Amino acid sequence: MNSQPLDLSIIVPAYNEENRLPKTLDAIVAYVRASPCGAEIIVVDDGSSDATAALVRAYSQKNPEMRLVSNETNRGKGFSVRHGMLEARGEIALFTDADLSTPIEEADKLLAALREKGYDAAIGSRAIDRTLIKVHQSAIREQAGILFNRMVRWIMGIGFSDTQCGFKAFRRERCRIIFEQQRIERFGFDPEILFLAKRHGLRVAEVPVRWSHDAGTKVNVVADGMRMLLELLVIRWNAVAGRYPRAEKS
Ligand SMILES: Nc1nc2c(ncn2[C@@H]2O[C@H](COP(=O)(O)OP(=O)(O)O)[C@@H](O)[C@H]2O)c(=O)[nH]1
Ligand SMILES: [Mg+2]
Repeated sequence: MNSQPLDLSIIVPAYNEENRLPKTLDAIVAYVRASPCGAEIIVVDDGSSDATAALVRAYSQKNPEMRLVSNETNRGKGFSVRHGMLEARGEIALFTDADLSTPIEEADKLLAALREKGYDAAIGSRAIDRTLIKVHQSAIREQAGILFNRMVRWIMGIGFSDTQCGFKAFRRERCRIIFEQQRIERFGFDPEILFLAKRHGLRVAEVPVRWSHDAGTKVNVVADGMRMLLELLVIRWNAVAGRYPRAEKS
């Protein structure tokens, strides 16, 4: 069947996204069709209780480059991204939030960092050039984000200006070990995958991207924020406990 090599996989984690997905999927399909490279679109339904799965099924019938991957139950964004990454066939795999807060055209910038500059991963950043933010989050959410970034630097020892932007691309084969070892299933997975990238000696570019806050956010600043802080400690503990073994050099 579909066994020819693919240049790009675009992964969209989706939890109860029936309202935000149609516009997003239209934009991604248009981007893929306009691009010279061969691409697939993987939507990961994270145990949604709304019509997300039916919607994606209907889209994939009309658009052969799209497919639906389903988690049995709600597992979290981290689990969903991991699931999509391990299903992907593209040479490069990029994940994006279902609201396309970063327009899909910005993928070109991440792809250039991977293809032209030789990076293994390229992550969107809202903090390098803040003039690219069209619609800001609430002041409290922005402050929480700044505080979280400090904690990531301090606890994880990784120096990115923004680990949480939902727009990241990877050279799939080189980065496979990251997703195989990833254990955090909810929103704290971004620091974990970046920690693992460093641990395995992979080169990560931080790329300024355009971004607009979407009022339909499903992140709760207090509950999710507390959990994410705890997850930083879990990652540290996992490292101490030997759960992220370095690949043997062949
Ligand atoms: N809240 C939430 N989002 C999930 C979950 N699983 C996958 N996602 C997806 O993760 C992304 C989170 O984006 P969003 O809610 O806009 O977060 P924000 O932009 O950081 O405020 C969306 O694509 C969601 O559909 C989950 O269990 N909970
Ligand atoms: Mg959002």
